Amino acid sequence: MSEALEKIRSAFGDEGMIVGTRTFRRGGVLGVGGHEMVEVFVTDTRSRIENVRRASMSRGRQRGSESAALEETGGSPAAAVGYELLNKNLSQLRDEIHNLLSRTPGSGGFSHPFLRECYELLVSRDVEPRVADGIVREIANLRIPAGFPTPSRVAHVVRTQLAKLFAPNPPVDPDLRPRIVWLVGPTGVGKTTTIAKLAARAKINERRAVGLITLDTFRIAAVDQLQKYAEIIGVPFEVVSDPAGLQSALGRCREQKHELVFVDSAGRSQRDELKMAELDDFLAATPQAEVHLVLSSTTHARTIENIAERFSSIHYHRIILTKVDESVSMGALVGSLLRMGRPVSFVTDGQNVPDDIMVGDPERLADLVLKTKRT
Ligand SMILES: Nc1nc2c(ncn2[C@@H]2O[C@H](COP(=O)(O)OP(=O)(O)O)[C@@H](O)[C@H]2O)c(=O)[nH]1
Ligand SMILES: [Mg+2]
Repeated sequence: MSEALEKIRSAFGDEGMIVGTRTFRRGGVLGVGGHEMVEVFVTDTRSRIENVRRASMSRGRQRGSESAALEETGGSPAAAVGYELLNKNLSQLRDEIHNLLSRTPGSGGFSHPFLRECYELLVSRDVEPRVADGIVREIANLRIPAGFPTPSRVAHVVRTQLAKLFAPNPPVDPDLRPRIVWLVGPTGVGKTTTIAKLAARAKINERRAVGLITLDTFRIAAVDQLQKYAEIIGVPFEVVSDPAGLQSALGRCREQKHELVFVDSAGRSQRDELKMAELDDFLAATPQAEVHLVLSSTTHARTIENIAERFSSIHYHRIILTKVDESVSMGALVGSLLRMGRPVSFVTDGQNVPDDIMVGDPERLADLVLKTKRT
């Protein structure tokens, strides 16, 4: 045996990998006499890695290249043992890389081609590297998809995972009469326009009794826009200037059996903006209301988080994302949305009332994130 090992070392150097040995007698009669034979099965690492690579590339060709490799290395069943061993080593290596990655989040560099493609797709859509890393790690934990990472397979897997991460919209309590829907958020993001879209759809498509209320704490003509929409849509409209006024306006909505009341928290310019404490006072008058924080998807992710932080004191329940038609990439907002952890109730994609609005379900959000950038 030691003689055989010496021969192997001189023939293959460090690349020789022993995958099996066996001893037997040759010659002689009835097990008497003859020679003790030693057979050692050797393979060289380089061709085996090549073999594994080829096998993973094509399931169909796998068998062919495997047997070719067997011939090259002169192996037999022992070669299969080595093959398993190598696979095991590779998966250990993969685990190690994963561990390494967990210590340096955001570095990308997934070893598996499929995972690498998933990561690159997310990053190409401006998803923060750290967030992309987490999403891809989830994909790896569940099951690395088999097969070649074609763009459509990769997109499908990433889309499914993204959709799982976005919070779904909870069902609306059908017994709430009226259902009070607040839209709050910075000036200019599209609150009034979005209310007009929602009110028109509820009134015209769903034939619901709808009321509109707007806050006007500055007694300026900030109400014009919504008033015009109210006239066009054909729904009653009220302006209130303090919480007591809001209470009595809501009382009238109840008398008139309104099913749905939208409240617009006006403020015509940055300067006019309602103070958070004032807004809080108004909201206290409607404890059962749904509060939707309206954010423009054209806003920088960092600014979005500042705004969300500023509005966190008023306990908004959902997010409305506006102007996705103007946004270069929604991917940059994925991290912010996940950190905010609220469902996206609606997404708006244009100035047209009432057309440019859609429900913000998780699959749609995933599609918006992955859609190709406009140029
Ligand atoms: N491109 C685009 N513009 C929008 C969208 N929603 C609103 N806008 C425009 O944004 C501007 C401000 O909207 P407005 O409703 O007055 O914002 P508010 O100050 O939050 O009430 C208006 O010119 C709207 O037409 C949208 O989804 N896409
Ligand atoms: Mg407005």
